[in-house]
Amino acid sequence: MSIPSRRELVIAVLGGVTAVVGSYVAAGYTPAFVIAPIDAQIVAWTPGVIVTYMIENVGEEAHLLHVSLAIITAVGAFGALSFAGRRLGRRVEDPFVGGVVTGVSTWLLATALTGELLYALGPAVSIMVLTIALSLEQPTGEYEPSRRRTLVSLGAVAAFLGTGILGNRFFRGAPLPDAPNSEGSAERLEELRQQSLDTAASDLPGLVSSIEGFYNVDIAELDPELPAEEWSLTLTGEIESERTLTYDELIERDVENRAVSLRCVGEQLNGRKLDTAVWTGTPIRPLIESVDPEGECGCAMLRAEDGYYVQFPIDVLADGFLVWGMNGKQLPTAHGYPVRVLIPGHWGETNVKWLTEIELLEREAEGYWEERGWQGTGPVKTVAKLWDEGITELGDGRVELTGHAYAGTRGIDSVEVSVDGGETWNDADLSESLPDEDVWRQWRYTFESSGTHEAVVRAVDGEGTQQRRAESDPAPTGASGWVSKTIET
Ligand SMILES: Nc1nc2c(c(=O)[nH]1)N[C@H]1C(S)=C(S)[C@@H](COP(=O)(O)O)O[C@H]1N2
Ligand SMILES: [Mo]
Repeated sequence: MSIPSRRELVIAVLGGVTAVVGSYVAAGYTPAFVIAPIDAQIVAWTPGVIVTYMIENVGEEAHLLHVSLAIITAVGAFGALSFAGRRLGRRVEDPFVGGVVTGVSTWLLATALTGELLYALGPAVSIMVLTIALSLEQPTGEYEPSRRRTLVSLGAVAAFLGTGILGNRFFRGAPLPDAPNSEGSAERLEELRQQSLDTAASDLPGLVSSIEGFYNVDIAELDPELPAEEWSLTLTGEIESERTLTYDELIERDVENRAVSLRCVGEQLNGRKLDTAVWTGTPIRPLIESVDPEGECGCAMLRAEDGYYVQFPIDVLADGFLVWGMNGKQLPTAHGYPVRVLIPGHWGETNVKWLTEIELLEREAEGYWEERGWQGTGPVKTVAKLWDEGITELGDGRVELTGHAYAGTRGIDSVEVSVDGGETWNDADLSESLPDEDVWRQWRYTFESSGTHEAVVRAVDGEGTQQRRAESDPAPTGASGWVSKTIET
């Protein structure tokens, strides 16, 4: 085999790009997109320390890095198929044979990756057309580089990409339907909006976060697609006999609309991975009791469609809530559609999205994050936040500070604010204490400002324990310390 020419390499890359774009056009940003399985593999292979470092320091952009690697890998693989196809076409002196071989091998590879025969036609057909088009000019092996043909092909690729993105926008822009059996959630939402503190900060959530503004933490770049009709939850392991529940059976159970806050153990002390919504769901206790768990450890492993798993005590799980609605809407894909679990007062990682299986265990085992060094299945730490949007000059020499405080099921008793670096402390105003067992409170404090102030905030939980002062990083048990901000007026 002769060494590939530069032109051959360029065309191979073009073929690879076309296949990826073709897959995107056909499947959109879903698990049928060839990038999805490659990306999942890259994530799985990334060592725990790196994943942890990324979560703490890079945040959501870490996803971009993984996706880029996955795209480069896919372009390389499909490009190689296109290259081999064109070489073959040249040897047999029939560009159509080369194109068809490229198309079929691409179809096989895409199907092997995604398991989606039909969607795999997207990359296959587009790479086939491109390979044939770029081979036609050289029927004899001699070729004249045709700038025009290359430009036309590039234009076609760009058009593909454009159509795909527009199509996806259109598709994704569809409004969420109301959650089934969620009567009462609208009133509850309205009530919480009324009870939210009156503050000057317009960019902060009140007692309830919006669906769009709600934070997001996922192990995979692409959310699983699992229609409610195809969803079921199976209870397995150390029980008398397995039990399976369908979506229709689930939503017919006792319904409650609860305000619940979620906080990620991986967030920085004053980070933004803390939010609250009104969730529609059903208590999980009766389900657990109905299967009579008999395992030695009294613990369960929860598993999800995206390959996520987490383990914690059955007692804790029994207090949980199986959820299919968020702020009155059908649970959004990003937050676990069709069904997730909410565990009162425990770190975000226990709130498994796209939940498919509860395995009652005989012996303890580690969950996804615990295998990577975190200890994030227990109760949350107490925190009072002061985000930048919560600092407002009122224009009359006063400054308003406002934010949220959260201590899981312990609740918040008070929030204290110092504007002299911790010398003197004052009680902040608080939003009403809600009946919901696992929800944050809002706080507000206004002071006469002159020059530079060092503002420090700390909360006292419902058991009378003050927020821990000693500072620690998020890993492995969650950040601690008091949030402070320098305010210049
Ligand atoms: N299946 C699944 N569930 C999951 C996760 C995940 O990656 N996959 N992330 C967990 C983590 S670490 C957090 S903090 C919360 C975040 O929930 P949210 O994305 O709805 O805010 O979901 C938890 N549940
Ligand atoms: Mo998390």
